[in-house]
Amino acid sequence: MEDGQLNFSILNSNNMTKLTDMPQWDALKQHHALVYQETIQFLFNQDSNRFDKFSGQLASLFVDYSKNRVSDKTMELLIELAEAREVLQWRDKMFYAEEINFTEARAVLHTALRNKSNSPIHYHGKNIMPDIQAVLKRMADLSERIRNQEWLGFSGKPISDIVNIGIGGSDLGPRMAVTALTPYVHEKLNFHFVANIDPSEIYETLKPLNPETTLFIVASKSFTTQETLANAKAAKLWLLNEAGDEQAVAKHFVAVSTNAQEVSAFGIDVRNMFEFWDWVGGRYSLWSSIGLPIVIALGMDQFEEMLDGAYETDQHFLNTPIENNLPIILALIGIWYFNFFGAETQGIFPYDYYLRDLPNYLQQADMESNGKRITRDNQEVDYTTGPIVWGNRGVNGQHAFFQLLHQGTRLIPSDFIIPIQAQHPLADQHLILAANFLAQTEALLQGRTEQEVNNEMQENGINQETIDLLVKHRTFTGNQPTTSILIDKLTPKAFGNLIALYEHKIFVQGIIWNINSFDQWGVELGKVMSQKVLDELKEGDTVKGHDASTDGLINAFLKKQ
Ligand code: G6Q
Repeated sequence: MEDGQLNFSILNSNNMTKLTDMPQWDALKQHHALVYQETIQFLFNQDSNRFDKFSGQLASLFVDYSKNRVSDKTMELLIELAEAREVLQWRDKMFYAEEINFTEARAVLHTALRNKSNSPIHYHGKNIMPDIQAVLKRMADLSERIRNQEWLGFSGKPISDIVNIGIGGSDLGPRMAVTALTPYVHEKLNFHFVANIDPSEIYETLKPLNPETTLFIVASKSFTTQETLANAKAAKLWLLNEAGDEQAVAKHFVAVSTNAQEVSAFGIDVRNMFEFWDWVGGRYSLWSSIGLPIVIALGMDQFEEMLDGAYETDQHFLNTPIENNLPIILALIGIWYFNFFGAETQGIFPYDYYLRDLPNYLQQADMESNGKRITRDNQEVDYTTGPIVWGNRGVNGQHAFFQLLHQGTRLIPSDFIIPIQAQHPLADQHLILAANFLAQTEALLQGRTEQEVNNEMQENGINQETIDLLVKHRTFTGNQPTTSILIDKLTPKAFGNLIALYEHKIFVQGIIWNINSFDQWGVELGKVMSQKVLDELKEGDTVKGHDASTDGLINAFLKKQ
């Protein structure tokens, strides 16, 4: 197939029955009608072996999914659905370079970037592994020079600050990884991330920095993204203002892109460009040269560890029978809640300061991948697809929005994530953190009955009138589902295990929903829509022709500009 030509064979090979017409779907619907009132407490009482059965180890991750509203029968029916949707066959299509991103005529090969077996992967008749290795080698060379203080700025001083300019997939991955792996970051280097076009963001980032010792990484797959180019331009002016000589650009700017022509047009020497390829989706690109800030921060050995960790998860996904295959199981449990219980959101609660950017990262990974309504066979879905992903780190959430989890009216399946070994145990603080993690998931499961509250209040000598007034308010239904992920220790390898687990979970859900998880037309729309309005704002004349609200807002803005 030629580059850029749409791959209709993927559409045509997809002779699937509509999801909601499948007998496996119907079986789940009927099962739901029978069991939807069964509580997790009840399920635990029914089966003393439940914890062992519904938990599993994936490299350094221990995943406990027993606190979910699923029984043996539920899992059996969900697995039958996965089999009928050919999840394993689609998994193989992804790993072996079929153009499953058919609306952009692209293969989806982020797994090749961490293919530690180095076995050949052919795409368009070419083994892509040597190219991947070559870019890794160049990244290693650059990072070593910076880390060894051999890469010097225009005035001969070593680099101290690295500013990554990029947005979306060219920002969230490296930002989250460098933050998550802070204890492994080179102690003489500081990392900054600028994404937004909002001028305050680059202004505040650059304010404390010294142009002589700052290196910019302009990260953009397309190298046409308005926000990134505007910020890169501002950064260049800031540098030249001090350096006074265009020659300084080569010492202070490198680019990560698939578009050499635009990189060169911007004024960055293509010898300072780190390539990646259109078969790497933006939100799956932290394993590619988009991970350059991670390599500089951690060194290539640790980055390789991170790739190893992702590879371990890939191997688990490829080789583990479906009933023990954790990304598939987690995906199916999500389907059960979103499509049968009508849950709308997925909570992500890392009990780890370093993982504080994980909810944001997974929000993009999931919502941009599975926020789709047209199936691979061009039909509008009649079921819900990707959930709203949200979250914050524990225990902060406990003192804020957890109230709604405990006593609100919504069903919110949540992932709780914690490293067992702390980076800095600091007296018993890590144990207090862990105790909160464990107690919260227990409380969300068990709740507290009216009887328990009543007895406790009586024991505390509270009079019955007050008890009667308060008892309902102090009762918790429990039965709120959680999945717990214990990480041995948040090392680069464990981090790789974790992120790849979520990537594959998202993939499996996309396959079941029969959507293309790898395009993002909604994001593309945003990129073009703003241009017309920008022209109008620049012209400054009263506008007409949008909807009345947009006209009104533009005119109000112009009046006070
Ligand atoms: C990711 C999306 C999107 C993209 C940004 C930046 O999957 O496609 O978030 O990464 O819009 O695009 P560029 O890297 O092309 O600047």
